[in-house]
Amino acid sequence: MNVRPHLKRLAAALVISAVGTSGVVALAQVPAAAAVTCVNDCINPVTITTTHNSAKFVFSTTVPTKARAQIFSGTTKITEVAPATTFKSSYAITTPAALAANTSYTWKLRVVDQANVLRVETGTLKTKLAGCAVNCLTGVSPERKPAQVSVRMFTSVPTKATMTVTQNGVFKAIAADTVFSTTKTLKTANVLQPGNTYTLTTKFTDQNGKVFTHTMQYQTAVRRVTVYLEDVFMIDDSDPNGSGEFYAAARLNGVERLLTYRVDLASGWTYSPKVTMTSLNAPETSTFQVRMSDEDCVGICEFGLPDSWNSQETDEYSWATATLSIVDPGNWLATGPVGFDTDVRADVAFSIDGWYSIDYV
Ligand SMILES: [Ca+2]
Ligand SMILES: [Ca+2]
Ligand SMILES: [Ca+2]
Repeated sequence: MNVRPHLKRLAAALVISAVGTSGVVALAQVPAAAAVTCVNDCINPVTITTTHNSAKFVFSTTVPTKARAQIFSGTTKITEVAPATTFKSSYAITTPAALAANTSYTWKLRVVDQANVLRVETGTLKTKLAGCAVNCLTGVSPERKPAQVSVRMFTSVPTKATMTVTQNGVFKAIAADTVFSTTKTLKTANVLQPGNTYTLTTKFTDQNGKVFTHTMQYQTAVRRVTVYLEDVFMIDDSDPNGSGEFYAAARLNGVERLLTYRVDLASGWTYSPKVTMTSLNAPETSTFQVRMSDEDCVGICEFGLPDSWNSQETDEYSWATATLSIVDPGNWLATGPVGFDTDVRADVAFSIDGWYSIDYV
């Protein structure tokens, strides 16, 4: 038989009363059984778990109650949940996804029992950082490089990251950061080609094992060669009597530029074009040329300018071409400016000087 302690005590009192006095049982002396209510501590310890935007309260009450959970930021109520329409004594209350990530709040639980006795409990909680299951990547800062991928990335929570580089679906390179951190610079080795477009697929893994995948396009930088032609020094103008009459042109990696249709130059004179030519997406070895053509036509002339980039004589022209090879040292770094002075010696003879540089843009 399940006899509650106070009933046992009552029974003992009745026995003592019956034996020790007149035998009349004085029922009026018997204390009434106290109703079990929320008057005393009613809410058993509360277990709170949070996500990045919600909180969950798990608790029980010593008697059946109705409960209400509230979340406050300062004095502002953010959200509120009142899950039970009937009295019960076990709760798992989850708030709406209304909270900010990584933020502290105060909470309040209010329970009321069937005798309308109210108990209140309060405390604080903090939401978690938003993990990689939600919004892991907060920033991308690519750096243009000629032969490698170099991208700085920022995440909302500490992550590890592995970046796979492909081109038209073909694997090209990989870069990894195996330390949990929110800032990472992912770089491949110098195994890519300048002026190409690649696809970067980066997998971030947070400390909870959640994975976030991000895909972007990346274009490698192109090689740029710049040549500055300061002047042309005429060594031999090819005309025995007086100065030569020169047509001057230059070309860089096949792209021609007219310098002048006519400049009179005698041996020992200088012509100063002071021009800059640029070649984008230049090959590893660039070719810069300057051609000086002296007109020697006498009598009936056809008047056609030479179109060969060599050194030659005809009835109407005598020309020479100075050639400069510009070789990228292959370290994928900017080079120069490097001065040059090169000459050509044919019927026409001259030297050119200036500088060149190589960089990547
Ligand atoms: Ca001549
Ligand atoms: Ca001469
Ligand atoms: Ca001439």
